[in-house]
Amino acid sequence: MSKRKAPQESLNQGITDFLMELANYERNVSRAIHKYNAYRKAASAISRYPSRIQSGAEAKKLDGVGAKIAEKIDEFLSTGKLRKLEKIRQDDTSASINFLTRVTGIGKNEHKLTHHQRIGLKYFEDFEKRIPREEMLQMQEIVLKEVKNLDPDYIATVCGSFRRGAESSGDMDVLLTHPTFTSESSKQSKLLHKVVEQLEKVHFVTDVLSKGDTKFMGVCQLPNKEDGASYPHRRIDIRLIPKDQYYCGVLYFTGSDLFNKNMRAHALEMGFTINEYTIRPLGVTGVAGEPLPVECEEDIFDYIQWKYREPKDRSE
Ligand code: DCT
Ligand code: MG
Repeated sequence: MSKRKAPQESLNQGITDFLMELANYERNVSRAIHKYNAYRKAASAISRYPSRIQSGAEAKKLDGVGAKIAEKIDEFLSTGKLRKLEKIRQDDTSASINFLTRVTGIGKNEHKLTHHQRIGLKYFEDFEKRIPREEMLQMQEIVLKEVKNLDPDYIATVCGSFRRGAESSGDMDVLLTHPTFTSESSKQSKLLHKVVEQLEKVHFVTDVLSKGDTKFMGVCQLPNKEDGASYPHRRIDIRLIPKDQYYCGVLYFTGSDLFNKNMRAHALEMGFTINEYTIRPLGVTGVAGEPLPVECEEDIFDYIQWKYREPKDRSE
């Protein structure tokens, strides 16, 4: 019987432990399954080795231990730790994923997180924080400046709670249009991509959650403060809207959601239907007609005979 003795098993425990930690990092965080297997194989060979390993060169004779792992063993034997691991342990993403792996049910599938979920994890704490208006103003300045530099004909509006004058916002909602892009014209996919590329180029946009021809969802960050401290990462959405639908979009994305509900209810009473794209008259049978022309937000209020309300007065 090959009964293994307990003391022998822990002879090289320090080495096998750090190899397994590296293995799990490669699987869970980098999703590099080959590296994961390589570290595991080395750890397994070393755990079966019957004496205390004195050097990387000694370990390298074992099947599955290559030059790079031998180097790490040397570093570990001489310093008692591994710089690569120290760094990994400090990294927010791996810390969050390691935390989640401790939660039953998530752990087994953590490597199956979508890209969107991984970014959500990476910036979990930042995204919980609200954005002070002062920072929203700086963010707005960057976005509008870069957009206008690309092409002065662009029109961009920061909507959401910021436009309503809120002292803090949960995210940044940007609407974008261009006179050459209407619901009649052919698709102008480049218009949004050009803006996103520029914002990435100046390092304002730091991550992409999803990027379509008309809707970008991502992450942005203000440049560091003068004392070198960094700002939190923030959620930013940018939507490209045909010019003829722009002001219905601005109205909708300015909100609040409660105000939108009330305005739509009033519109229905007056025989109109409003959504984020258009305002249309309702026929006697209740069927919506063709979209009405809209050149500004006031036009929409006029159609339904509602007194215009400034964004700051649209909380409900
Ligand atoms: N909206 C809506 N109905 C919803 C959700 C959103 O009409 N169910 C509109 C109104 C607000 C706008 O979209 C942007 O949405 P949020 O960013 O969620 O709201 P906000 O008012 O900007 O609040 P926050 O400061 O939390 O971002
Ligand atoms: Mg918002």
